[in-house]
Amino acid sequence: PKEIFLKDYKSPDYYFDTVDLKFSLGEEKTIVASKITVFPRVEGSSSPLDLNGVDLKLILIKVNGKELKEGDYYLDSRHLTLPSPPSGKFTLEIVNEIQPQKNTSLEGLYKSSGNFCTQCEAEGFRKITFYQDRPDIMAKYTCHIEADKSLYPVLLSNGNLIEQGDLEGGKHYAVWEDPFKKPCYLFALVAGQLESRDDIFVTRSGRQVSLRIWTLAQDVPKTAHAMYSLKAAMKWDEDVFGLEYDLDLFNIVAVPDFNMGAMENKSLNIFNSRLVLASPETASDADYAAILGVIGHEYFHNWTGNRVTCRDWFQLSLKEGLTVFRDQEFSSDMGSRTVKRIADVSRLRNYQFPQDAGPMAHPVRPHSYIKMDNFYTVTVYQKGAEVVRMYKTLLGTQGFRKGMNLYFKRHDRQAVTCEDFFAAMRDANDAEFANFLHWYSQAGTPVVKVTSSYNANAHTFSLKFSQEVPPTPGQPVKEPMFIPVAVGLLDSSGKDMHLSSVYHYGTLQSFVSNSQPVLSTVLRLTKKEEEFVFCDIFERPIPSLLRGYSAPIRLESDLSDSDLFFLLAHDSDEFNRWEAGQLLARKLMLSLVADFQQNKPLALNPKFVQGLRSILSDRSLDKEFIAKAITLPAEGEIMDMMEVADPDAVHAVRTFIRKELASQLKSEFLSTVQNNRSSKEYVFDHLNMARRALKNVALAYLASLEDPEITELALHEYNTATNMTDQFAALAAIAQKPGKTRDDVLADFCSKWQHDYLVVNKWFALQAMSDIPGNVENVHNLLNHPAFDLRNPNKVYSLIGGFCGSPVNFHAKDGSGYKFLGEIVLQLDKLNPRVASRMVSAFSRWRRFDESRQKLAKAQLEMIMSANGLSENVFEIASKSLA
Ligand code: DPP
Ligand code: ZN
Repeated sequence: PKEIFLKDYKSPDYYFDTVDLKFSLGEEKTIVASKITVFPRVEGSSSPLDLNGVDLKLILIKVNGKELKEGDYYLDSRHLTLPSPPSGKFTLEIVNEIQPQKNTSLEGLYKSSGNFCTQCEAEGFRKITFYQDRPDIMAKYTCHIEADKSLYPVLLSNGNLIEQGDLEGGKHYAVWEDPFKKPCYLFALVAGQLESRDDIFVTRSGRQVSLRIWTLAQDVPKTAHAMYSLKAAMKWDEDVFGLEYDLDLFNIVAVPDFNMGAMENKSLNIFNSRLVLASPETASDADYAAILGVIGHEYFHNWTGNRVTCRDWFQLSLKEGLTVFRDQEFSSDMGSRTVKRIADVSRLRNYQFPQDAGPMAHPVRPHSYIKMDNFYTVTVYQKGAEVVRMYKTLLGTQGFRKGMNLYFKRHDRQAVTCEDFFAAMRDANDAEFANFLHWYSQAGTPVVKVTSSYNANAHTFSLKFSQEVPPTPGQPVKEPMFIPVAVGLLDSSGKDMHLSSVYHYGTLQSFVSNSQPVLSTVLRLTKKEEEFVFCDIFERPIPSLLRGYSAPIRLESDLSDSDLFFLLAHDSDEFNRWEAGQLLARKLMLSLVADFQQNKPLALNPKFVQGLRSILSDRSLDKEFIAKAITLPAEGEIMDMMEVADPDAVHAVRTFIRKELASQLKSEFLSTVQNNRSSKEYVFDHLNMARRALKNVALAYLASLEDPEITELALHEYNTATNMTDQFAALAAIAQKPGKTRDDVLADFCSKWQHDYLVVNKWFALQAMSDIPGNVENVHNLLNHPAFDLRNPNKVYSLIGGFCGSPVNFHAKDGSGYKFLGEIVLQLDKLNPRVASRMVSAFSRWRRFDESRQKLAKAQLEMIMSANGLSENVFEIASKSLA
């Protein structure tokens, strides 16, 4: 396999102007004919034209209407090359054959539930026809589709429908034209038996846009929330960024078999049905929230991704980091900003931090890849979004908006780079961004240490920072980063002090403001070590650091436990109240882990219990915030902080604390459950979701107790639930403990929902993630369950992915979890390399564990590496993990 490097980027020698595609869809074979107008980048040049093509059968090739003979071109398993095309503009016509019905990779053109659909990002278009499959080739497309009318009554592609009609032999056709030029990764085609929910959105300039959400007929009733989400997203992008939709039609199609969450193809988004279909009975609050976020995400790509796209795949974060940031902001505005921030930061810590500290660590803009598919990562997406968020933190809402406006003004309809985005932000604001670009090129989570001191005579308060970016593969030494640290200072009553000025290396920054007092400021760290001194501070403050999590770093401060309890109780920055609780919980868990490893008895600090009790009973707090604040850091997060990760110890400690809290706060938890039961009618709004979230966290705590009364309660909740959120939470609570009740309720749930594959996936995931000892065998058996299918990514992510997320069973000491995954990866790789490589990633942090686990995991990786015909996808992850 060949590694591709950012530094080797070259502009293409040829551009494409127009692309006419014609598809004859069939059961045995599909014929694709393309007619492309080609022109050289440099007039008169005649370098070879190299087209990508994989799994294609070439039938015909013509240049300027003249058929080429063998010898006029070269063909291998990945390329079609014209060694000496005509100089100047010419037309290229190609006819090839494909077999979508056999395509299990779910890239290119394939079938899902009998319907045809496509997935081209990143490099799937080359499985449809021969093409320069790279995002800087932007062309105008028309797409002519022909198919059997009764089997495929609906024919869709990008843009506007300009013609349709019947043909002989029971066939029909449709012609679509997309007026916007686009890279081929945004091409889409759908053909099948689908029904739509239709609606209309009127843009702020008065344009009527038809909205259609397509699904299998029986699922149309479940698209109401998706439609609501789409309209909300369209309105939000107008209000917040002044961005309007640019065509008269917007289609979304839901398909059951899909590698990713969704895809932003121009005006024809294709979605994993998990992220479209919802009803109160079948989808949880988390599903509803995910649908809102992802419908928003894909819609927002219309500007950040489609109108302005990436020059090359190394720039992926240009569109993904920015669009994740936009969907995060959208969801914040539609719900609770603090709660959304907490969820996003938890995700970063639980998934991105481990990646950034492991063998697959890469910068937000990677320097190289073997298979681009492997770089659709939490680093590119979530850390990328944090990088965009930092611009906003530094520039303010208006400054950020100015930067966005300039970005579109300069780059509309272009394929650009991360530097272009940086330059737009900088130039629109005349900003000084120092070494900010390191965020794109240096991997690893920066560690920032801060110590504070108060000088009572001088009335100054000093914060001394030092920063270090850990070494990562290929990057042993790092430069200091530009880190915005938002800070406020609390007085002894817990109120924010008014900040007057801060000294930094001879510069005094004054906050004299004639309007509002300044209660928070953003310090700009740019050096390895530096000091900031606040003036006119008349008592020792408690600093609230990194407010709102203003940079994606690990912050180590000298705050004492009592400082943290104080912040937990008083900080005006709600995110930091939660953070203080988490810091206390992490410290507590790490110290108990040490006790556990030394066979000392475990005991819970009463102050911690008291802290949680007061949060739990604070009626001024948002209920979903309370739910988050009383949730302990995940096991992975604690393992990530240990020298040698010890899944058994971490699990034992977390279980101990949960149980101890449940027993000491039992009456509070019981009344929380009783007081927050759902109303009969399901309402998707923050208030109602918050009630359910809090009630279900309380129920989960209670269910950790061995207590028949609680089992009764959980059964009652299960039987009386009127929505999936409550029903599933009760099921999960009951499923914590092995035994007959668990078995009965799991069986009941399965028989109740066997007709609904999305609900059945939840049932798979719940069992897969279970910490019940020896669960690997159960998961093994579930592979043979009639509802399971290794070819469907959602099922794999639920069952196999769920299992790998269970620290105790995946990392079972006897290696049974590793062995299970090793076998599955090889089976999966034959069907769908992209899904297989996601699964094999679970091995990548094997060096974090003890020697015996290391040996067992390494053996599996070596076994995988020695397999014949391994895909590039799995090869890249497995070989980098072993390196
Ligand atoms: N469809 C994926 C996303 O939107 C890749 N573009 O993130
Ligand atoms: Zn995206």
